[in-house]
Amino acid sequence: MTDESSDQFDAIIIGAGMAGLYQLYRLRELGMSVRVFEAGSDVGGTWYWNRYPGARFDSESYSYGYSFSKELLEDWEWKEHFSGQPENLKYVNYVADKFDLRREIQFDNQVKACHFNEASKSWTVTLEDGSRATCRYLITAIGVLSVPVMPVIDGIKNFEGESFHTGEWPHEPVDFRDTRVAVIGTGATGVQAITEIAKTVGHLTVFQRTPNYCAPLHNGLITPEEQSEIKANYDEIFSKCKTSHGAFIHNPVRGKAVDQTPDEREEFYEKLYTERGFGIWMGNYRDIMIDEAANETISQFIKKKIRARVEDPAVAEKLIPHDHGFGTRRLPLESGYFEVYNQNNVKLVDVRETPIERVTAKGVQTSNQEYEFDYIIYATGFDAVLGAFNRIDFRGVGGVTLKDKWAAGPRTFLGIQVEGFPNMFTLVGPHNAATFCNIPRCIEQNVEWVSDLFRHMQAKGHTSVAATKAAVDEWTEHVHETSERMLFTKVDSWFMGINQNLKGRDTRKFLLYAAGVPKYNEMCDEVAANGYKGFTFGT
Ligand code: NA7
Repeated sequence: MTDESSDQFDAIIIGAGMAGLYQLYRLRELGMSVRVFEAGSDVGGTWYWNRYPGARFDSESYSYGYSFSKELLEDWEWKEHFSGQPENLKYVNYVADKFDLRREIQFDNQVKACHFNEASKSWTVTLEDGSRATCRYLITAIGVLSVPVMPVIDGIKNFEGESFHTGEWPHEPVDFRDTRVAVIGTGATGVQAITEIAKTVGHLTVFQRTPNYCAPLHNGLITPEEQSEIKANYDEIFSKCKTSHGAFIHNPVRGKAVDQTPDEREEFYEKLYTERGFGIWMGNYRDIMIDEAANETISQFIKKKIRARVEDPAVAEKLIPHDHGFGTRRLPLESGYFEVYNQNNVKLVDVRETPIERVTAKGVQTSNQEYEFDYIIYATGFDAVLGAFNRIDFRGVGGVTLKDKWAAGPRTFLGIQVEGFPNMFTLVGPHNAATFCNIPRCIEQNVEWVSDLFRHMQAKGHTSVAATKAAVDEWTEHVHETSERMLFTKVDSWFMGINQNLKGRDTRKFLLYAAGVPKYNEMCDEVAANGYKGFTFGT
C-alpha cells in the first residue's frame, strides 16, 4: 500500500555524489518526478567527505570528469593532471549549478529504511528525521567507499587531543605546524595524507600494519598547450577508456612479462615508473595480475625502488610488502611518500612488531612505549562496497532484508538489481564493473543503461521490473568464475570484503567485478538488445 501521508515521486535516488547527480539529470529528461536524499549538507559524495590534506584523483582529471555534456567539457578547465579535493568539489558544485540540480535534492537527511510495498509495487523510504516518501523506482547511489571505519583499539575516546577519520574530515583547514601528529593506516588515503602532512608538521609518527607497494603519481600543472590538446581530444580520451579494463586511459601492452628478457622488462618498468598515473598497474604487461612469476618481476622492481629511495635500510625493509604481490591490493599513487621517511621529524612504527595496546589521554601506547600527540588521524579505511547498503534497512518482497539476502556474499544481476527487490537499482553496487573502475566512466554507463531501461518501460507501459533468480544465479557465477584467475582474489584487502575492524568480515567474499569494463558493458548491452532478458516486467 502506498502511504497516503508521504511525499510521492516517480523515483528516489539515495546520494548526491557523482552517480546520484547524473542519474537525476537523466531522469529529469525522462519527465519523471525525482527526489534525491543526501546525508551531507551539499553535493559531492566522496569529494564532500574526504577533505584530508593530500586528497586527490589517481585518475587523470580529464578522464574522470563527466563526458555527457560537450558544453561542460568545453567550459571546465582542469588545472592539474591529477586534481585535488578542493578543486574536485568545486567541479561537482559547478555541475550541480550548471544543470540546476539542487532543487530536487534534500540535504542533511540520511535514509534509514527502504521497504517494498508488494500491492502497489512501490518503495517507502524512511529518513532519519522520521519523514517518509514513496516512489515507484528506488535508485541507490551510495558509493563504494562511503562508510568510514574506525579501528578497534581500546581508549580511542580517552584521547584529549583532536582526532579525525580521513573520511570525516573537518570543513576548516587543520594547521599541523609545530604539532605532534599520528597517522594510523597506510592505504591509498594514508599515503596521500602522510605525504602532505609531513610538509608542515612538527613531528609525525606513522603507525603501519601492512606496507603497500606504491608508485609515483607524477602530478603536474596542465599547460595551456596541454589544455587545448585535452579539449580537442576528449572523444579519443573517452573511447580509450571504453577499451580499458578499468576504464582508465591506460591499457596493458601486448606482451607478457615472462616472455621478455630481464633487460627488456627492466627498461619497460623504468619507463612506466617515470610516467603519470596508473600506467604501471593498468598499462603493464597483461600477465602481471594473473601469473605469480610475472607478478614477482614487477614486485621486485618496486621493492628495489623503495630501497633506493629510503635512506635507512631498516626503515626501507619495513616499508616493503612481504605478504602480497604488486597490484594485488589497491595501488596507492604517491608524490614523495618514501622520502617522507628520510625526514628526521618522521618516525615509522611497525605495529606488527610493537602492537598498539590502547589510545591514552595523551596519545598511543604500544607494546614498548607511549607516544604523545596533539592529533591522531585515523586513515583506517571504509566498510567497502557493502557498508552503505548495510546501514539502510532494505526490505524487498516478503519483507526479506537485503542483509539476509547477501549473508553469504552479494548476489545480483549485472550488479544493478537484486532478485526479490523489484524496481530497485544499485548504481556502482557489488558485482558491478563500477566497483573496479575509473568510477565516473562506469557511473555514466550504469546511469545510461538504467535510464534506457526506464525509456523501454515507458514505451511498453510497464511499471515494474524484477531480475529473475536464474539471471542472478548466472551473473553471480560469472562474477566468481572470471575473478578466480586474478591474483588479488588470493590476498586480503577491501576488494575481497576483508576488514579486521568489522565483525564477520574475516573471510574473503569477492565484492567487485574482475572481467573488465569492456566485457561488462558488452554484457549489459546484450541484455538490453535481447529485450532485457533476465528481467520480468509488470504493470
Ligand atoms: P584502506 O586501503 O582500507 O587502508 C586502511 C589502512 O588502515 C590500512 O593500511 C590498514 O592496515 C590500516 N588499519 C586499519 N585498522 C588498523 C589498526 N587497527 N591498526 C593499524 N592499522 C590499521 O583504506 P584507504 O582509505 O586508505 O583507501 C580506501 C580506498 O579509497 C582506496 O583503495 C582508494 O580506492 C580510495 P591493513 O592493510 O588492514 O593491515
